[in-house]
Amino acid sequence: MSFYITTAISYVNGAPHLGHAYEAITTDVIARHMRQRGEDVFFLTGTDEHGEPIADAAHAQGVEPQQLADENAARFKALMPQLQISNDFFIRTTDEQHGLRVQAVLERVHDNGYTHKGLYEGWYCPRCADFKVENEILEGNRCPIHEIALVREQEENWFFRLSAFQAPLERLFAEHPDFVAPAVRYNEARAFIASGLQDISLSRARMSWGITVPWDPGHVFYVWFDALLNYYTALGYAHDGEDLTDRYWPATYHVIGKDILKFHTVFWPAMLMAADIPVPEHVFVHGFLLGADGRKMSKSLGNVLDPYEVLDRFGSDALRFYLVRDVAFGADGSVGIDGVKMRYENELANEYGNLASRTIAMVHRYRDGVVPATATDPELAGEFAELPERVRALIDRVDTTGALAEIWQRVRRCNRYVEERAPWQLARDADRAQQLDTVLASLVEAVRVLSVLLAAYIPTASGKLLAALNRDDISIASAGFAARVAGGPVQALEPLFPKVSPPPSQAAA
Ligand code: ME8
Repeated sequence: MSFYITTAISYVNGAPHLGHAYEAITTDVIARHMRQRGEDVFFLTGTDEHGEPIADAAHAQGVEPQQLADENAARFKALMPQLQISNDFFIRTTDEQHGLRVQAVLERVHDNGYTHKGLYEGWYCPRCADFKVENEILEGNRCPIHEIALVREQEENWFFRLSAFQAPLERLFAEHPDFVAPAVRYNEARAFIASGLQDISLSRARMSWGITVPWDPGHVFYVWFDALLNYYTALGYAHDGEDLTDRYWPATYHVIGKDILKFHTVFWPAMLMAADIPVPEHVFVHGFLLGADGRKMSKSLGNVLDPYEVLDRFGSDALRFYLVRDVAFGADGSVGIDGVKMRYENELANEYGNLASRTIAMVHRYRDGVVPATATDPELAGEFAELPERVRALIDRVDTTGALAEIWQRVRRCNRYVEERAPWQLARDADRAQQLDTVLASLVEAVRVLSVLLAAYIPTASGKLLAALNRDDISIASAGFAARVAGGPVQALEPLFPKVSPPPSQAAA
């Protein structure tokens, strides 16, 4: 089955921040898991490079928009492998191929009669690049997202007849209650539609940093139309000489943050309908990361968690693990460096890492590095019954946090099992050799299964462990706990999560 998953594409007016890393990581966990299930996955991410926010930021720095876009797009692109993101393509909306396809799709919208020219006047947020409708505006004409003063703007532009899609969108939501999740976001989008849809601007006359409107070259497309279409255009040119559209469209999951809900769940499906293109299956909406003090992260408050610092000190497995474990998908979450350190030491190093190293060390110490080929302990096997199925079901609801919690419960159970069985005592008694075989075989099987299930979350550490066990199959089909293990040698394992040095500022003190 084809499975097409996307992140939002990031604005290039600044460097990547933790919110971008979070979205890429969560999406990557799902993409990797689906590949483990044997799905035909295509995973897209990229950068959103046109429009007012970029043009304004470039002018403020005295450079051309293209130069700013090139510099920052390179940083976003470089961050992906650092986070172990397994995207299949990285789209930039300044790609020539994207521009041509945007023009073709919107020309169809125009030919289908869903555009008209008119005078637009309204309250505009230059940071969102969006005109706000009355019921969104905060007191004092401020942006509901940025809380900055909105500007009264007037211009002649092309409009998209969003109002024509009132009934089709209502039908889409009524017939597909799983179109948007979580439910709170589905309700929010549905209420926005129910409040009555007005036509929206499709073009800008004053701007030049954008894709030219083919039927009126004095205009460029409003950046959101250009941006949303990335999900569709990318399939046309991601693989040289091959069009992947039929294979992957419609998209299976769009993963986005809650601030861009309206664009993805109202404008986007309407625009696709206007161009006779099938609409995506699901939009999954995550919350916002806040500083450890629960406030919006900002440099002036000194509560920013810098993804690069976490990567440098703890590595990308740790950042991935921390964010998914600490921030339930869909909810806002407070994050900080102390939390990273705690999860790293208490859970990754002391629970999973320690379980892995003591298991392998005991196989070496008591059985010369060869796993006893014997039946596993039904008691421990029972703890793993249905685990892969549960993880699958949770990931199907994009409950990446819940699935990780299920897995982690077993990591803890295994550590208790070691304490309960006390293999070091069994080893002193020759009559209990079979019991020791059973315990060792069961533990090796348990860490194998855990590592297969953790491969989507912490690919590096789980990969090292599986390599030490001489196992490389990470398919979910292989995550069943075997009643009997085949045995075989295991390799020594270096610590998966070594002690971390203090930050440079404290080291110097
Ligand atoms: O919105 N916590 O780009 P963007 C969690 N270009 N997620 C966050 C976040 C935070 N603190 N801050 C941002 C755009 N995000 C458009 C998208 S898609 C066709 C165009 C999320 O760089 C945000 O919700 O401002 C969005 O999903 C993504 O990061 C990119 O944000």
